[in-house]
Amino acid sequence: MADYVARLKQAVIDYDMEGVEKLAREALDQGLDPLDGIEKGLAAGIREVGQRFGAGDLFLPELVMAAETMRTGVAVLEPHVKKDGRARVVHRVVLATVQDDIHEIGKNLVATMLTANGFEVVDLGVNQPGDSILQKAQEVGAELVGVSALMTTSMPRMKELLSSAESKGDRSRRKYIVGGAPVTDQYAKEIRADGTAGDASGAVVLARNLVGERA
Ligand code: B1M
Repeated sequence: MADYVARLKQAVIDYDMEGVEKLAREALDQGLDPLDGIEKGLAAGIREVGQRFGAGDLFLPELVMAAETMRTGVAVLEPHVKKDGRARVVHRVVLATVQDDIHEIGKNLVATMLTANGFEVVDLGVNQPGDSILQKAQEVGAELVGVSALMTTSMPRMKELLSSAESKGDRSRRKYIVGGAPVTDQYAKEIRADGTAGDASGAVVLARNLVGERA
């Protein structure tokens, strides 16, 4: 199975948009855990591409192609992520990527994992103004609001969202969690979020703890 994980990672690094679909299907047929394929394979690949982009070794079109390869692979593997069959009260979560930020792959993984674990996710998508997020959370009676930011330049939107929630008296009504590659525990504490997690599985544990369910 390690071989398939490594090959999925490599497919993203090689922007193998055509090959990745077949490879992901083959990996599933051979019994690969789809979550391993996504987290340890495809996501590891996109992070490596991101490092090379950050270092100036790759350019935007290559980043776009790698992201597209990742999305194609996720689309095959994601429907096979095991659902948690335990019956429980439905907890509603509003998820979004903050304004000025169009990165969605990580947020989508968090949405998938929360859904797979019994949460009802209202995914607002990317580039979402704080007011729209707050309004939707109120409208659907969300217990949790989760926001993702992938850039140091968009992270301050999280702080704005939390301040706005505070001034509207919304902090006592629901919990707020934040995440994304640049978000640290320290930053989450600084902006007075209720927590952060480094990956999608961690987000589920955090969400369960916050709504009072055993992880
Ligand atoms: Co962009 N990008 N990008 N990009 N991109 C980064 C973020 C960057 C770090 C790359 C780099 O320079 N090394 C850099 C930001 C630098 C900074 O911080 N200032 C960057 C840049 C600069 C840009 C553009 C500005 C480039 C340009 O146009 N010149 C532009 C941004 C435009 C905008 O947003 N306004 C841009 C565009 C893009 C693409 C469109 C090409 C593509 C996104 C495609 C898409 O999402 N549909 C893209 C990609 C793919 C990346 C990198 C390579 C990978 C991001 C990713 O998908 N990771 C990224 C480099 C990096 O992150 N190392 C980079 C995989 C994903 C599974 O991980 O998102 O971290 P992640 O999510 C994880 C955890 O963080 C956590 O769980 C997830 C699953 O494990 N998590 C949460 C995430 N959200 C959570 C929420 C939670 C809890 C946990 O609770 C609510």
